[in-house]
Amino acid sequence: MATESTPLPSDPTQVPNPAQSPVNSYTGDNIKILEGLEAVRLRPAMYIGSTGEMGLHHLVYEVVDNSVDEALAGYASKIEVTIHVDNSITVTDDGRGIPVDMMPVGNGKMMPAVQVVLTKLHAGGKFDSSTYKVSGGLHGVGVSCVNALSQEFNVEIWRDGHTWEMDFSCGDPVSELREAGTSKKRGTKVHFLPDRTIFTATEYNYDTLAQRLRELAFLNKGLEITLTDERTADAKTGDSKRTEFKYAGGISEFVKHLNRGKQVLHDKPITMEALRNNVDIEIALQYNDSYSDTLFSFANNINTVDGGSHLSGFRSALTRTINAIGQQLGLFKDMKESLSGDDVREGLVAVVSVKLSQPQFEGQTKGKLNSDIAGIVQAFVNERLGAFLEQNPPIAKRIINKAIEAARAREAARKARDLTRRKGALDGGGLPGKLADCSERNPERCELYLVEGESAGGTAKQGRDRKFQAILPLKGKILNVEKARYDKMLGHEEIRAMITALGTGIGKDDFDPAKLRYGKIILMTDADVDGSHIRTLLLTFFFRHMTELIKRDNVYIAQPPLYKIKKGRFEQYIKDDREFVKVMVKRASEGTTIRHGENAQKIEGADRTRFMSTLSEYLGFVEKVNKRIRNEGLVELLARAELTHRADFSSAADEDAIPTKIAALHAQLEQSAEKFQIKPATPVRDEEHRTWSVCFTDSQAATRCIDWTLASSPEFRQMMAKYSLIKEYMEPPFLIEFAGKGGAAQETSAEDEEAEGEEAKAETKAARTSRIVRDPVEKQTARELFEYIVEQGKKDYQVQRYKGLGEMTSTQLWETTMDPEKRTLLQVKLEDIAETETIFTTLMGEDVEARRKFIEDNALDVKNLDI
Ligand code: 0RA
Repeated sequence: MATESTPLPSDPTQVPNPAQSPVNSYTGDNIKILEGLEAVRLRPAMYIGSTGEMGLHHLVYEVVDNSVDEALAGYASKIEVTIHVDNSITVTDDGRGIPVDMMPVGNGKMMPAVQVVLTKLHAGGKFDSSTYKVSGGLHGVGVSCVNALSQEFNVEIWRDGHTWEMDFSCGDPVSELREAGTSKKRGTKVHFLPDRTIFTATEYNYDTLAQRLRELAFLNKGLEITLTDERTADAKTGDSKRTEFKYAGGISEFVKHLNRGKQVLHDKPITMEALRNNVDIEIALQYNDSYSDTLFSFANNINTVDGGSHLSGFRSALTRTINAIGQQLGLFKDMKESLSGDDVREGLVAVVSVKLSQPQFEGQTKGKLNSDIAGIVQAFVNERLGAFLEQNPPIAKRIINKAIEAARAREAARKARDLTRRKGALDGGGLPGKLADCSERNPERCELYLVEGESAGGTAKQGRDRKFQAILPLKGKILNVEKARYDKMLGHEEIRAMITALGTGIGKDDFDPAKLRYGKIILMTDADVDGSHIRTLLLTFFFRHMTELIKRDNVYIAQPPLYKIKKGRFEQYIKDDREFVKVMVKRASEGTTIRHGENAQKIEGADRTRFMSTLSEYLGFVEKVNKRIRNEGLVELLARAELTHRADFSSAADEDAIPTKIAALHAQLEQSAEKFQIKPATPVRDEEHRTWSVCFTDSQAATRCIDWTLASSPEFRQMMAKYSLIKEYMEPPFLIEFAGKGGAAQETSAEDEEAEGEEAKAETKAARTSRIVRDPVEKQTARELFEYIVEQGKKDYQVQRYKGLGEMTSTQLWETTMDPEKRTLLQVKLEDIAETETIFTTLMGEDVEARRKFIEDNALDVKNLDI
């Protein structure tokens, strides 16, 4: 899901091509520079596909692929991926560790191997070509590209009893390779922060990463991959969100996963695996009772979205084998024709994974396998699937009977469609009566709003810009296409109206995305359970029958505001919880004066606004740091101790002496031991990094440590950065004074004054008086100050959690949700068809129990289900 403002990709054609430069500047030096990482920074999109969301995530895959290579070669069994609060990433594996020994790099020069691996394009391959290199796949650029595109890149290597460290920035070394300590571990840790000047997207999406990592775990059975998100904490435990992926059953479990919540025709997936002609083939398949098919194919762990020879080999073998076995079993007695590919694939879920050396890919996204292995896969599947079905006649019969049924239904659907087509019901001839069309004729500029309910539809019709916005109100719940076959779907009025309005037609032979009458199709439903159900029904329809429109970025979700706040006649719409807190803080602090410290220093005007918003951010990071410390007062004390540099944790001159700041911190902990209910221990030295740390046991008898790992963590650094901005205001106690009306007015903005005028009239005299005489309130910590102020804000304003579109006037609907200048649209993307599949089948399929569980597990998300 992305916002509407699609970033402009950096245009590689803008960069001068050295090959076309005047001959005299075409020197060896030029070529050399362009072979290095500079080329990657000049044309990032060429190496990682894009500098938007996709490219950003690609950086992670690129590093992980290297770790997976270690696993494929038999050296690594565990990979840990962490998203930090600043959206930097750490990938740790227990492989051999990138080599650190010196190696020649030409001109008689020597360089540590790790530097070669991280600063030379494609250097990895030179070391080791015996295994399949997944990193030689999609873009095949290697970890050096990640380095080139990161403003910070740190590598830590454990190898032969030592810990090694080296730092880079934008691909250039900013330190020597240093031996940082001793360690018994083995492996590599890579930490990187994507270069903000290159990437237009900055935030990692947990689910996007989770899906790819899950996929990798399925494809490499036994490999353990964990994903941790330090940006969010569990509401109950305060722990980071974390998922572990490990599947002993490999792609067989993948197929089961895809079939979650579906009625299957046979209990266990049918699996086949072998090495044939140097191609490692793994296939798993299982039928369910639905009407759609789900086929995934991979070559060297890369999802070949456009299929290729491995998939076509599998498909032809499937059709051939099922027809042959059906004949053998005498199941085709009253059949005119043999079963088609579509027939035998109805209800099929299959994963085809091949691994081969030097795979050939084609297509713009390299999503298609070109290596000539169709024959190998086909022969293999004929043999194994044939044998399986022969040995398991009951399963064979169930599968084949389903395909026969599919063939009959297809015939019936063809008749139904011919009938509707003859009636002219589905082509653009007569547009549906309910549609309020727009006047613009260029489809690219047109928008179609699919609106829940006749009444909201009416509001939208009034509020829209009729030049380019069309409205189609939808009555009640539309048909669940997940549970209906084609002919039934075409009989449903709302769906027919939608197809007609869209103009594309429908079905394998008739659907033509080029005929789409609107560039944007915008689903606009209420922010309640019914609304999200209707949205899911609509998405199911697009997903199953007009996937191409989603792929072409035509489908969007409107975002009506979530809150309305009100004071007197003043009203404001607020889009989400984050903005809600922001507005509350701003509003509430406006009527107050804050004083702090022994001298009761005033914080006023713009300073106060800045202080409050930075404080809000600071407290957010305090919470994150506190996940490791579990005592907010202590974290506050840590912030004040200002332990920010590695040098604070180590004594340069004498490694065995306790560093000054560490000693001071230890003394402070001793002093506040009672207050915080902790027992500090004497500082100790960490051999792995040659730094010192202070540990303590808390009231829960847990041991926690303040060390360089903590201080160098992104959340700690972010916290310190915010702290330094508000340091001068942080001396307790805090006094909150409530200004009288006159006092407050001179500080409020013009926009507020207008509202205040109205609201002053509404307010009773008594209320105003009571306000003026309110006593100042004293708070001892910044947290208490902050929370008090937010509470005050909520008290002064009427807060309404906003539900239905119908609660808005047409003007409000236009201003908040439909005006292209102000609205935010979510774009519907097929980030991962596998996960989308599961969500749709779980929500829309037959299995009530699975659906109940899904909704329970995702209770918090269901109100705003992002798919
Ligand atoms: C080059 C050569 C070898 C391993 C690696 C690179 C390597 C790279 C990465 C990136 C992340 N984790 C990694 N683990 C290993 C071969 C090492 C040898 O021969 O000892």
